[in-house]
Amino acid sequence: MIAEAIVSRLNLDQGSLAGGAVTERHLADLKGCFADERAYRAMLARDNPLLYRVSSLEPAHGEDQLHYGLGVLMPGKVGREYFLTKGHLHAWRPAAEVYVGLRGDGFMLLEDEASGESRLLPLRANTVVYVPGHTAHRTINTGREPLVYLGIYPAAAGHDYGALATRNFRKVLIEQDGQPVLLERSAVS
Ligand code: PAN
Ligand code: ZN
Repeated sequence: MIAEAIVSRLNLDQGSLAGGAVTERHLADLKGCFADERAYRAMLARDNPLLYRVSSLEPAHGEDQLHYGLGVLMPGKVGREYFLTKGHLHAWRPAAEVYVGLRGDGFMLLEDEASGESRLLPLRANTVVYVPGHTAHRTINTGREPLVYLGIYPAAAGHDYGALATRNFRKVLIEQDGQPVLLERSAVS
C-alpha cells in the first residue's frame, strides 16, 4: 500500500510544509536553554515571542520508515546568545538524521553523548548536515532572516529532551564583535 501523504509542498517564503502537524516554541518554552538567565528573564518579562515552528510529516510508522520536519527558527538573541532550538537526543539513540539547509544562515551544534565532544557545523541553503546517532543536536540562527531547514529521521527515532534539560549543551554560541563565537558554557554563565 502506498502511504497517502507521499508528496508534500514546501513553501520557503511562508516556511510551511503542506499537511504537516505544527509545533510552536515560544521564549517561555525554552526555560533553562540560554546561558544568560538574567537576560532571559528580562526579555520574557517584556514579551514571549515565537522562537521557532516545526511542521512534521509522519507518512508511515514502523522502524523502517522515515519522518521529516520543516523547521523555521527566527533571528534574534537572548543577551549575546543567538536564538536556538531546545535540542535533543533521539530516544532511540542510534537514530541518525539528515538536515538540509534551505534558507537563512546558521549553525548546528552537535554534542556526542558519550565523550561530550562538540562540533559546530554551518546550516544554510545548499548545505547538508549529517547528524550521527548518539549525538545531541541543536539549531542556531546567526543570521537576520528566519533559518529554514528540513530534518529527516527514522520514524522510530523519538525525541528525548530530558537528558539535556538538566545538563544542557556544553558549548554556547554568542555574538562577539559582530561574529558568532563558540565558548564553554562555564565561561559565560
Ligand atoms: C528536528 C527538530 C527541530 C526542533 O526536526 O525537532 O529542529 O528542535 P527541537 O526538537 O530540539 O525543539 C529534529 O531534529 N528532529 O529529530
Ligand atoms: Zn533530531
